Amino acid sequence: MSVSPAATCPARPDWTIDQAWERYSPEEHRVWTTLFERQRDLLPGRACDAFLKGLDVLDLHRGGIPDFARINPELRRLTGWEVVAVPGLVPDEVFFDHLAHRRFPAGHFIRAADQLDYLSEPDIFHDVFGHVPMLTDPIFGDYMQAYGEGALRARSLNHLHHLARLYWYSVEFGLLATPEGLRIYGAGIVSSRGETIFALEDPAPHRLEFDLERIMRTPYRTDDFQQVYFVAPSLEGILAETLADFGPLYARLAGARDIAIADLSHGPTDRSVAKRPAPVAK
Ligand code: HBI
Ligand code: FE
Repeated sequence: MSVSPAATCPARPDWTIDQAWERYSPEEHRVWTTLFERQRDLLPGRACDAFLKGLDVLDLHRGGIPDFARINPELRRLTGWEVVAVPGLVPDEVFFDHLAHRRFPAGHFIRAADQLDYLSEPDIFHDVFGHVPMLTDPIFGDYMQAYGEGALRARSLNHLHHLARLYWYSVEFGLLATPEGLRIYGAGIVSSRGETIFALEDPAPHRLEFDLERIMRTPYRTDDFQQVYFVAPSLEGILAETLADFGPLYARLAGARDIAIADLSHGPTDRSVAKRPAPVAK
């Protein structure tokens, strides 16, 4: 997904801006707290342990919209990551360079109180509540940096759209297989009340085993709940896949056509995971 950057020419070449936390209004803090409390009550038994632990250790509930100056020291101590403020979507190469240097670019604005469930582009709740807790996990922190480095290489090899699909089906909408059942690690799901329930419990979407080539051949939609989720065996598993040499994979992809979401009868790669996951522990 190459995105049209939200802002015009930024103050800095890396598109970062000052968060100016003191300038958020009480109304904006209230929107954060409302969204936070909805998800906090919903996610135990649905989000993976790494996410719930990160949410707890960063204490993202205290004081409304998190002040990056408050959460970054703990985040750096845990995994060397930090959150930087940006105006909104930034150009691919800027985004990937930040990830490659363990900086997560978070949109500065927050959605309006009358648009809690509608999001046209990632806001600070999607970015900080959705993405940042997972960055406290050493394995996932390594994965995100490896992804950034790989995406910078992919750009020069003209494989960026394949890497964008990997990001989409893991970092944004990934599910994890655990002994207790399916759990969420994707930011796009964990920051959405509706999709948190849909992704785990609705019989409609397909849930396929994590398969790098299959993911890179599967387009995605940005305007509705996903119709296919990929289920990783573990965070270590997706890190190992990303550290492998993508050369042979790119060679296979060169002649391969996309696999439309509706076309899920695609032979051996269609290794579906349990159609209906184990009931979520209450
Ligand atoms: N910029 N701020 C921001 N946040 C993103 O998630 C983002 C981006 N620019 C590019 C981008 N994502 C995509 O290219 C990736 O999802 C692959
Ligand atoms: Fe995101």
